[in-house]
Amino acid sequence: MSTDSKLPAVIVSRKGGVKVIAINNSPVNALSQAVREGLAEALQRANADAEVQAVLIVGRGNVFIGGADIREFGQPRKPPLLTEVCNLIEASNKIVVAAIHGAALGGGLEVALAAHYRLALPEAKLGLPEVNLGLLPGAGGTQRAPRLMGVKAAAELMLGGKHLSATAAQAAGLVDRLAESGDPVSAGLAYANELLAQGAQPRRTRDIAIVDKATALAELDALAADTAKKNRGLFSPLKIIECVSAAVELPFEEGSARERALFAECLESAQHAGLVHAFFAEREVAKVPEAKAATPRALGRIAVIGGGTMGAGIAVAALDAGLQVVMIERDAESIARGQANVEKVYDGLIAKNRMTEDAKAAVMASYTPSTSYEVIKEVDLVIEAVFEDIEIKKAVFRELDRTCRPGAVLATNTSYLDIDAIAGVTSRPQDVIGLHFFSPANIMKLLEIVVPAKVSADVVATAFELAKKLRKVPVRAGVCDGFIGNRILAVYRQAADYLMEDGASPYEIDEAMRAFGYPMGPFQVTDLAGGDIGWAARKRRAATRDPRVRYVEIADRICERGWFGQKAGRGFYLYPQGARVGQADPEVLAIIDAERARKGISPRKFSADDIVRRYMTAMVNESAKVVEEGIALRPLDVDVTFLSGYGFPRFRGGPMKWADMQGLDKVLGDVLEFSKEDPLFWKPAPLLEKLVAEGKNFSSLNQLKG
Ligand code: T1G
Repeated sequence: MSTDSKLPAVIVSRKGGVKVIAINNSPVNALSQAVREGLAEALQRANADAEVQAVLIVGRGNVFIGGADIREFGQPRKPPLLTEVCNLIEASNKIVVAAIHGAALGGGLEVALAAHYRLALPEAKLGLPEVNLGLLPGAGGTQRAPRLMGVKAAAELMLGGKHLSATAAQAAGLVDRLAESGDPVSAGLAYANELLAQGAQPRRTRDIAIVDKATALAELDALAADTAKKNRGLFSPLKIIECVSAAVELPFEEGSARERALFAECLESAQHAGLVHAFFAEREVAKVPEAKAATPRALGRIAVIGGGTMGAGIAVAALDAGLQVVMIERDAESIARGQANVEKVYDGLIAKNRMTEDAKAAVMASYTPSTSYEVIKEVDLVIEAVFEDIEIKKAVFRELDRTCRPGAVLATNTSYLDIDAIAGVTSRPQDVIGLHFFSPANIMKLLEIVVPAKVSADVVATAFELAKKLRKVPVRAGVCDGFIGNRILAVYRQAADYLMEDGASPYEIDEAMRAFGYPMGPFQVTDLAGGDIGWAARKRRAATRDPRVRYVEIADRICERGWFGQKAGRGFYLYPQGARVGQADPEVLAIIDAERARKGISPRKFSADDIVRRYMTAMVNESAKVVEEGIALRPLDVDVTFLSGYGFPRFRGGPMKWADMQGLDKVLGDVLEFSKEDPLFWKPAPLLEKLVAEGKNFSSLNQLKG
């Protein structure tokens, strides 16, 4: 039964003695004001109707209820509040059954917990993921879930923000009956009538007593300590624990009042604003002009050219998405290595008991290794992932042009080479596109879809369709050195190098950026990835580097010693006995001092705030240039790039959202202040100046024209 926007948000019908309340709010039956009002009204009528013996709540369309309507956040809350609706459901003098299919998440699950009995269909997913939005379950979830599933399990469910399967939800005590199959209405009616036949009465969750309070509170204390350590600055998790503690210590009404107060605090937080922005931005990025205008081409069989780290990662991502994959390498030894790289991923999962040998065999049945291009004549899409050398890539694309069927999409995974030049060696530039995966390609969510000048719209649409199949987060990027992410990375890494040469140690810079919310600082990332990679890029660019631009040689001095980072046992940090966590290295500090002396720089102190301001201002200023040049369609595309591919702290929403929350006038002020030291590096982006002059922010540019 699909949703129908021409019908009311809540549709009421009667089947015998059961009143069926069906929520009808596409696309996820979010609990908008109209839905809440319709629910409350239907319940009040049911309670007043002597012929009604039971109420059944279902969702039309694909889900039960996807949660509160996130689009209403930030607006004045309109009655009835969801808490009131849930209390109305629970207070009903007729038994209320919730029949869950698809998803019951957040407020959706809270509605179900307020019902007296819960049924779930096999594929249903249930959860209280409000923590992912910087919130907590604010409609009774923190009070009812512990009463049904136990205090510790309920707290862990809310802190993790994960979804439970129907089976797991039943085992946890959230679901009373698993339906074999069918639709929520028929399964729900059968269950409601069975309950009526048994003389079942309203069973109110609030009446369940929480026993063994001392143990429960001790468990919550342990969770609080663990949460404080893990959440790097997020505070809604600790509020969740406070709410659950209130459920243990206070009567239901008082516990609910506590929940409402703490929910309001979370709703006002900058973290919530950042996380909601991230939620919607990750969905907006797929809405690009080409995807609206064109139909994607077929995507059944794909080929990957190259079996190295990237090629194997891409092949695994495609295999995991259920696609047929042919991998091509130049000779028997290389293709054997390529296959081994693919199998290594699955063998790793088997070693962790996250995959069985049979499951691996089933996946590998879709994998075909070969050294002959002849076998890829009929594939739908090819992803080239060979060595980052333009001549080698051009040779591959000439071969693909000669071999592949007309209409096959020819993609390159290059991370910085000129895709227009690669397309130019083929007779079909309209079929050539960039698919920039991030290593490890089977894990990292970001996929930059790089759009060359002559590519056709349906090839771009096909790339976005592939991203959806691979469960990647796609961002449309224009052609420039580094596309969106790496181009901006180069600039803020330069700012970090300037900070280091001017007086901050790499350890202070890393610490400041970890405190900002990054899992690792920039120098830790360099040591993890391998300093030799950046060194090779710097040497490649040396001949064309602008001599007027300040160049810091500290990293070169470190690489000249072979200190390439973790893999070499030392880089910016020391890694004794292969330790994963590095230690400060006095010899690195001595190298930095020597470089400062060589350049006549007197080191100065930088506070953590100074470090964050320079690092972030450089990132935002270059991001503004990337948006202005059309390399990124919108500021939100830059946000999603950094959230999905560069470890940017999610609760800050991305660099552009962060800048909006700082105030663009402040960011521009910092650029102008820093430009007094180095006018070339700190050249204000015209777009930043324009927005400040107009009193606008980056978010004002997030709606696509047309
Ligand atoms: N409110 C408003 N819009 C929503 C929405 C929501 N809760 N969930 C999804 N959408 C939009 C989404 O932006 C997209 O819009 C479309 O629906 C399809 O989404 C009081 C306060 C339900 C599993 O966190 O996890 O309840 O791009 O692409 O892959 O305690 O959406 O089409 O214009 O994700 O099929 C808690 C969030 C809210 C669940 C479906 N609930 N949603 O996945 O579709 S806070 C959540 C999801 C809360 C209470 C608190 C998923 C889904 P557009 P989609 P999908």
